[in-house]
Amino acid sequence: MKFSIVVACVAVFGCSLPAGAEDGYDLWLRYRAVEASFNRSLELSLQELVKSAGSPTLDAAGAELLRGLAQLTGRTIPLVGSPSGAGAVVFGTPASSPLIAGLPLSLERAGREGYVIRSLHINQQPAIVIAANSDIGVLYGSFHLLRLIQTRQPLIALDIVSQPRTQIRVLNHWDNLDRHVERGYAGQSIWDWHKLPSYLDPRYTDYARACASLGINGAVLTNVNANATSLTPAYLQKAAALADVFRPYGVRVYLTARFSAPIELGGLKTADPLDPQVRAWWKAKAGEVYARIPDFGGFLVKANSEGQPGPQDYRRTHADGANMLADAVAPHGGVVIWRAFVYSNESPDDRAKQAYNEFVPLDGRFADNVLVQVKNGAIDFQPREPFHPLFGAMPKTPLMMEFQITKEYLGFATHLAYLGTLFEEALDSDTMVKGKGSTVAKVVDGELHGYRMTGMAGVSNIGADRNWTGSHFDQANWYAFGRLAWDPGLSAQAIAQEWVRMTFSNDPAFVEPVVTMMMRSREAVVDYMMPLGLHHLFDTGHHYGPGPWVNNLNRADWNPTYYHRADTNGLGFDRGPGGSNAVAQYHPKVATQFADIRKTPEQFLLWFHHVPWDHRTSSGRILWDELVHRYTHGVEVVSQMRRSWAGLGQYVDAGRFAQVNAFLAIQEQEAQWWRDACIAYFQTFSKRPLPAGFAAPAHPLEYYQALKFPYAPGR
Ligand code: BDP
Repeated sequence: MKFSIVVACVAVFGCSLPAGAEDGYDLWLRYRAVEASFNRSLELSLQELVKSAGSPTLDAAGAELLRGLAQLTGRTIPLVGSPSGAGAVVFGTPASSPLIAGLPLSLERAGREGYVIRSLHINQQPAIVIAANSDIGVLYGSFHLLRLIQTRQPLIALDIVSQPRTQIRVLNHWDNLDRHVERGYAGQSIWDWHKLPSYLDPRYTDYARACASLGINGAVLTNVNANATSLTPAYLQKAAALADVFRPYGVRVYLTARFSAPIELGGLKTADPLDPQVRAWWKAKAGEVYARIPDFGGFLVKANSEGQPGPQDYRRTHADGANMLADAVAPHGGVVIWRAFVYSNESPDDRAKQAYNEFVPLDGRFADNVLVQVKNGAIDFQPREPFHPLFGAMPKTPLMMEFQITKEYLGFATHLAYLGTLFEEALDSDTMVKGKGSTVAKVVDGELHGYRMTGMAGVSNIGADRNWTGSHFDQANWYAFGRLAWDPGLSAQAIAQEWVRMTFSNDPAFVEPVVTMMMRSREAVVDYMMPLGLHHLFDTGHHYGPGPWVNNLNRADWNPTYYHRADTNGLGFDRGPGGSNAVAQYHPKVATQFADIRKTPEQFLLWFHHVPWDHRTSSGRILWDELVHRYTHGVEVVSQMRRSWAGLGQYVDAGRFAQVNAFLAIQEQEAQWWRDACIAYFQTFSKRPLPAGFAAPAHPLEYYQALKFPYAPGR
């Protein structure tokens, strides 16, 4: 028995694992056999698969359906040319299938990339149709049908219409050409540049499948801190090989453009965006890229930020730089995604204000094929930040959302932190710019300002680790990003439910406690790292562990002391009118709320105010006691998560169960470390005792200050 299962596994999945052993490679595309009773309910609906005229994308849809349905039901579902009776699953477009062209599907509802899934009758026989206006829509719909089965939803009376609310749904890989991943915690880069283009790792196809299953339609292959070598002919050939693999799955390749490339590669004396030779160089380069990759997405650019070259080196603006590149790719249909993550060494102004100050005056001055990509908050992917004031402030410039999926500031791969809640919180934030309900989601999806293009980017957490993301639970963050890029209105909870069911088990006794863990997890990280609006307390460079005491870095705004401003009076950054007045960058309705210590949501208290240690918080406790309480609570939640997981072994394969167990133990220890180090440090300012019943830090402050991590990953 065991032998035959192994054989089937090899034959169907191309894998060589013993049955039952799992390593997370399958992600949420884990098509394990459904329970017998549910399987019986599927039988009449899934008798045969009716194919359309082929295209690589429709073939991919067919292959996924064949593979998925066979594994889920344990039956081989034949692929046929036309329905022969009840239970046909028909997939295709009106162009690829006359059968679909003749059905009343109202496909205009599906738009360019969306799909319709319907139960209906063909020749008086019940059937299911997955139809779209484009081949890629059919692939997306196929994944949706499989998801219904994976999450045990009955296939009756289906009437599903879905289309993406943003156009560019892209992963940003911060991957270097030497395979080091900046802020990557899942091993080396999956792009094996040295072996490309000759060797195409099967992983590239599985990557594209996983992206397509969520509707992700772009991948920026290279780091924002770009190396111009990626634009040389040899590397373009490698990128083209990846583009060929991704194409059937609708994933377009993008590259980062190092602004000084005309000097480094072209031998020019300048990279001035208004210089005719520079402009000609980029035009020629774009032509060369498109000759190899006809559907190349475009360039992502980090310029004049953290030491990167850019147009300001030549006294030109960000718009001058972006428009020059936009001009080069426009004839080929490409876009330029220009990042708003800028802050200047020279500027004495609050770092949180700088992107707004630089970009708002440029609103309306970007070319039609430029998008500006804005991080969710104004500092840098902290465990919690208020929404970036740029959202809502640039009505004439398409703003893309940039989320960080990799957990640079949320405990790397070992801490369980489900980011669906972070993404949701940012998207649901109300900018108020067009009255109540002017959410960041409506800015990003174009509804508020009628943007000509829309998009969402996620800084990838993917690496060469067998489980892709360095930990099993971090897969959920890739998943949540993709689902929210498709539909920013989805709830983090519903996404977590789906993911748990597809990735682990549908047993309610498992799903319920695990979703609860996930939903509490990010808040726990906020509490044990930097509660109440504290931010950037990380130790230097690696961002692993606490360093609130660090104050010796060259740039003031790289020091944690710059952000928390602890003194004997209190704690926090005054961003109100008496301080940096960053609040004034928000709509007046939001600004008055954030400027008033009594109206500021407590989760942002120390972000916007320097608060006396004896200030009464909403719990009735004074600030110092509340701080200790929150730090301690964060650790307690991790302990609860750990206990909760420990009781779920019967529902999970041994390998994944053990790894999660071990990681939760690490997280518990490190949460305690964060709490103790921060309390020990802040106590030197508050000069108050810990509230009764709260344990003192395990070590003196000097112990925490002496800890060093020279080889922490991801730097
Ligand atoms: C910061 C990272 C740094 C990135 C930078 C960016 O620490 O590695 O290069 O963001 O977004 O969070 O450009």
